[in-house]
Order: sequence, then C-alpha cells, then structure tokens
Amino acid sequence: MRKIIHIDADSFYASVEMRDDPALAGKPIAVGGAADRRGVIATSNYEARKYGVRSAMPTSRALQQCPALVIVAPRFDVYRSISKQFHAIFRDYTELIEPLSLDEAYLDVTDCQQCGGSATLIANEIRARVRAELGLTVSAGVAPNKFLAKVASDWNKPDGTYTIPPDQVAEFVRTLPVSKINGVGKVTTEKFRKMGVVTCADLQTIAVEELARRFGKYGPRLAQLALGIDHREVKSTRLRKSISVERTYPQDLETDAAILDALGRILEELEHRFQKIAQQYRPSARFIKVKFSDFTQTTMDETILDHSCPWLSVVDYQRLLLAGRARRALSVRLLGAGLRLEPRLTDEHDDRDAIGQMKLFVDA
Ligand code: TTP
Ligand code: MG
Repeated sequence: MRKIIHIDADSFYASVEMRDDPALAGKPIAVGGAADRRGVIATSNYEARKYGVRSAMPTSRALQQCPALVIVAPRFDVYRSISKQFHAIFRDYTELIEPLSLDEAYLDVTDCQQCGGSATLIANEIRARVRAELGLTVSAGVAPNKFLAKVASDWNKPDGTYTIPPDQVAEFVRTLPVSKINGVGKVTTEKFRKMGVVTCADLQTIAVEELARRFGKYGPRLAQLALGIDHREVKSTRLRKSISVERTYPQDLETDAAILDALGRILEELEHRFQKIAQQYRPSARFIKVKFSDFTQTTMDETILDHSCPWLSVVDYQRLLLAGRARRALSVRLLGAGLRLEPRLTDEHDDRDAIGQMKLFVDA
C-alpha cells in the first residue's frame, strides 16, 4: 500500500505576483498577455475568479467581465526558481518526486520516517514550510494512489489538505463525479451522462466489455479508476549520475571463466535497463565493481573517449574486470558493472548513433 501526496500551489503565478508586490493586495488580478496584443490569461487570483476570470481566457474578455482586473505580465524565471525551492523542501522528505508542472508534483512518502510516518502530517508540515519559507500557499491531497491524491488536493483548495485513507476509498469514489477522473473532459462526461453515468458508483455498474467497446483501450482503465484503483508509480525525474547492476553470489566465484560468465549476465541486464533511459542520457565512463571474499572492494573506471564504439562493449568490461581481479588473489563475492551518465541534450545529433550502438551490443 503506497502513501502518495499530490501538491498543487494555489493560483500559482498570481500568488507570486501578489507576494512580490504588496500594492496588488485585495485586488482582482490576472497574470497574462496584454489585451491589445491579443493576450490570454495564464491564471487569476481567487478575487478575480469570482468574476469568472479563468486560465486560457482572452485578456480582452476577462477585462469585460471584470473591468477592475489588474493584468500583470508573467515572470517565468521567477516561477521556475520558486519551483526549485518547492522541490528542495520536498526532498527533505523523499527523493521520489514527480513534477507535473512548475507548481504541481506527486510525492511518494511510503517509506518516509518523518512525522511518525503519517502522510497527512508530512503534507501539513510541507505546507507550513512553504508558507513560512516562501510566503506562498499550496494545497495537498493524500491518498493510497496518484489518481485519488490528485483529486484530493482539489478538495480543500485553496490552502487545505484532504486525506483519503485506504479504508475510505470505496466510500469516497461512490459519490465522486466521473468528470473528476483525469482524462474525462466535457465530451466524455456528456457521453457518460447519456448512458446514465454521473458518479463513479454509476460507472462501476457498467461492464468492462461495454467500456472497452465504447472507450477502447481507456475502457478497462476507467473501470479501475471507478473503483479507486491506480497502480501507477511516482516516477522521479531526478537526474541520474550512473546506472549499474550488481550481484552478490551465494558462493564466491573462483575462476576467470566463472567470473566472465557472471559478467556476461550482468551486462545483459545493464543493457536492458540502460535501453529504457538511453534517450535521455549519454554514458561518459564505464565501471566495474568487485567485492572480494574478505569484503574488501575495488572499482575500475574507464572514461569513454570514442563514442563510435559500443558503450556496453563486452571486451572493454572484461578487460576492466580482469585488471580489477588481479589486484587481490581472492575469490569474488560481488560483481557490478555500470555506466556513468551525463544528460543528453534533446536535439543532440548522435541519437541515431545511440540506437546503432545498442544494436552492435545485441549482435556482439
Ligand atoms: P494550475 O495549478 O492549474 O492553476 P493555479 O495554480 O493558477 O490555480 P489553482 O489554485 O486552481 O491551482 O496551474 C499552475 C500555473 O500554470 C498557473 O498559475 C499558470 C499556469 N497556467 C497557464 O499558463 N495556462 C493554463 O491554461 C493553466 C491552467 C495554467
Ligand atoms: Mg495550482
């Protein structure tokens, strides 16, 4: 059972502008482009929302609805730096952070020890720290999964926390309107309404086969969400510095043949794992780690200078391993192989090479 927190800042850009300019206090404000330049509203404060001023609305229309509206130009560099400050606070609780935008993130606090392990207390502590340290308010949803945590963060917004404990999930979803399901927009809500489906309880009565027929691949997922089930993991986007695979052997490896054989299997696994992130990273070095029977360990690093050779070249790893093993006349207890990584720029021209290199390794 996971413990997920979804954090969402309240009227984010507008709150930042109000914080930094006390003259805006108490006024309806919107952050966006100027009306005479066909600008649109990025967001508005809660005062302006009373007049129906909403995100994505043309500024000219917003001004018609709320003539006193103060339009403030966005300062994206400031919002980005505040987003980093949010994350610095989150990281005091968990490394498992998945940002959805500058002001929104999922946190997996399942293994978090703070606040006696209570996700609700952690959420409240984070909210209090954001207020004290950054002068802004955020709302939090706490639930056993991402879907419900996101719904919950909206429940007591602004400046609130809402928790859906595991034993209240069934009851919570029963009355939850299907329109609250992420991906169920106006069109789908209307489609559901014609089927007599308004709440998740209504949705639960529709057979999965029927949902699949009407909604395709999304059908079975809808059936799960209607029950409050969501298995998606919080995917941390923290930059990786390396990727590696290690194995501790039940019996120490004695011979070169046994060690090289073990290395082959480790490299296969490493290749499999690296392939999943090869789009985002380029290796800068390969390394081998060996722990000997007396528990001493050694690592061998080799910078990759020639990127036209396969990164996961078996012979290069074998050479590193044999050099490391030669450092002690002992059998091997643990073996590891890895790549040090650097982020790949999105438009880097050797993307095609990367795919070529993976193939070379598979063929080797
Ligand atoms: P949201 O979290 O959707 O909105 P919000 O933080 O302004 O208000 P709420 O209290 O309801 O959470 O979006 C975060 C920021 O992203 C928002 O402050 C401005 C920007 N944004 C746009 O630029 N365009 C848009 O259409 C939306 C929805 C948001
Ligand atoms: Mg927000």
